Amino acid sequence: MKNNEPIYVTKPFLPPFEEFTEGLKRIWDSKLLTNFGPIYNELLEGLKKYLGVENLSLIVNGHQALEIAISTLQLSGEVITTPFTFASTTHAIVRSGLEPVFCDIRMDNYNIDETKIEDLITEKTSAIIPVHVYGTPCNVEVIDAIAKRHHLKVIYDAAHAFGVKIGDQGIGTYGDISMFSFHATKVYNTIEGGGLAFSNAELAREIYLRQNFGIANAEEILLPGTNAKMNEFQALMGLLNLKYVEQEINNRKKKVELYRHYLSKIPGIKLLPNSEKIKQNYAYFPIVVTEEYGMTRDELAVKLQKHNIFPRKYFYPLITDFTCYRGRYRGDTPNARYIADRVLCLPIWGGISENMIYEICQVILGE
Ligand code: T4K
Repeated sequence: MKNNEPIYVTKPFLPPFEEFTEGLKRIWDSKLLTNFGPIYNELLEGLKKYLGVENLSLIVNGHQALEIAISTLQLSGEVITTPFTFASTTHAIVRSGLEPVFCDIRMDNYNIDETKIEDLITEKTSAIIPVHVYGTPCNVEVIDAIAKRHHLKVIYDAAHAFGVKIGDQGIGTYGDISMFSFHATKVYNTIEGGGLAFSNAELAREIYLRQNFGIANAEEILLPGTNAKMNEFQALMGLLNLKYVEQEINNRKKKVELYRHYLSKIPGIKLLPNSEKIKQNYAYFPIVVTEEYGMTRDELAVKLQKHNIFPRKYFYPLITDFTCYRGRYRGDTPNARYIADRVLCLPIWGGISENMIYEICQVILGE
């Protein structure tokens, strides 16, 4: 059986077309297209509430947000991070003139292994940049305690973790700064976009300066900032999508439950564990294909492609195997290599049909 319509790893959520065109009238009327306009400010307040954070800045995309976070905290020397992530995390560190030091990951949730961080700290270490991979929270209590003990900063790459809560505490309240991505492929999007949530309210001005050329006022330029402002069109998309995000997450939850129903008992197909204490966002649906399955991850990916199904190997290749990074940085990460070689993210979005999930699982089940 082959689908007529290709099934990609995700589809962006879009609000009703008329709501967007109606919203555009606000921009035409105000003539404010960017530079912290009224829609930006409305979205900012809405997102603070939704994410359960006190301080938030909205940035043009998640990657720029990460670079701005690093610059704002004035990191130097070495930064301990994970190699099991999207290129952006390491690129932000390297592009800021810092040296990434790679810490291995946990085999149960693929996040940085907090028990291995302290061994990597040297006198040059200034920060830890963990990633809440696939939206699963890192062991934030332990990581924040390590940072405190060694006077290090913590920036969480929460690109995948929009709306995630531990108990009833927003994931963006941990560490010094958390970065959210609002890219089209995420649970919640502003087309492109990102956010920085932070604990110290005084950082708001520092972030603002860095995203707006360092301009304090018309006559005072304080630092060589970049241009990373979220514009009003992005903010409008964000404002409308915010109304639907809980619905999107609930729809994803149902689809993830269906995947689990079909796939939880297949030898050699490993799923992420569920946790009652976490409010999840169901951003990704990774499976890890081990030897017992009888086919490699790559063979399974090819088989799915033959059925017009296009899962993604997030995150392969491992960052330390990138052409630009191979052999350059410290860190022995066998667990990360094991998972990168075997992981496959299956298609997931709120509107994926139950039938599509059934077809995907049938291919995996070999039926
Ligand atoms: N840190 C982490 C841990 C991240 O994962 C990311 C981004 C960042 C930082 C940086 O945040 P941003 O600067 O991006 O805000 C995608 C996304 O572009 C990227 O945002 C994301 N992580 C990464 C994991 O995935 P690609 O190169 O895989 O995207 P692409 O274009 O192949 O899209 C995947 C599929 O989605 C397509 O096959 C079809 C569908 N799609 C995509 C787009 C863009 C659509 O249907 N419509 C669309 O508009 O990177």
